[in-house]
Amino acid sequence: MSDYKFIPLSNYKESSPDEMIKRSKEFYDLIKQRRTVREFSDKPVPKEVINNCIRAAGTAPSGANLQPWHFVVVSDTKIKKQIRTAAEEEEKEFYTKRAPKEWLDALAPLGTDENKPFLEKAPNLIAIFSKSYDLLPDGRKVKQYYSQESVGIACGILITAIHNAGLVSLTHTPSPMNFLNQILGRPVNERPFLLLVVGYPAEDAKVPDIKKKKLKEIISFR
Ligand code: IYR
Repeated sequence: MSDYKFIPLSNYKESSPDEMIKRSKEFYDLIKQRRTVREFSDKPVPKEVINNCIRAAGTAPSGANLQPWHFVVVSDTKIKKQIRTAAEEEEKEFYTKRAPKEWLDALAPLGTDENKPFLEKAPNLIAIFSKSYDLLPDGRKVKQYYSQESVGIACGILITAIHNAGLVSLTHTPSPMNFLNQILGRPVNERPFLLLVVGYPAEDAKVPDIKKKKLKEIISFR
């Protein structure tokens, strides 16, 4: 017998196959509209929407339920500018020196380059940090399990929640992005995982004409 408390799974209600087919199709119809956007409006987003989306992300499963994540919501103009400057510096290195031709060729359809005006224009940046270990108030280290997987799942839920709320996002991963620890004052046990740009699209926003793979290309049955 476990010494730990278990409670009934009280809010589960089984749905009929027809109802599940309908709901899974409705969800697919919603999520297939999501596009990564690089042209943002500066219109502010209600804080409660961001809070709710991060609440949703915080429900993600995680290794031993240790929840090895931290979310920093940036809306301060000066901090956004600092992040843009630091990210563009790294990106310039990437596009002009570090990236092999094969990588640049793969990126060509997206039309990206080292200029990241959206980091200042968009109302919110959410910097997601992954804890490689946790720190107790007395300074002891607590090992985390499957941090990368856990934080990846939380980010997937966050991106989905943002889309569901009616906003757009951009998954931005300047590499390396250690500058985020310094600018945002995060401790050494946290590694920047993703910088998510969040807001409304610019009125004339365009997205690349790219497609997702068909079901038969990504599925198999045994
Ligand atoms: N971090 C760079 C390059 C980049 C890399 C990948 I993989 C992308 O899917 C998109 C961009 C940038 O943000 O421009």
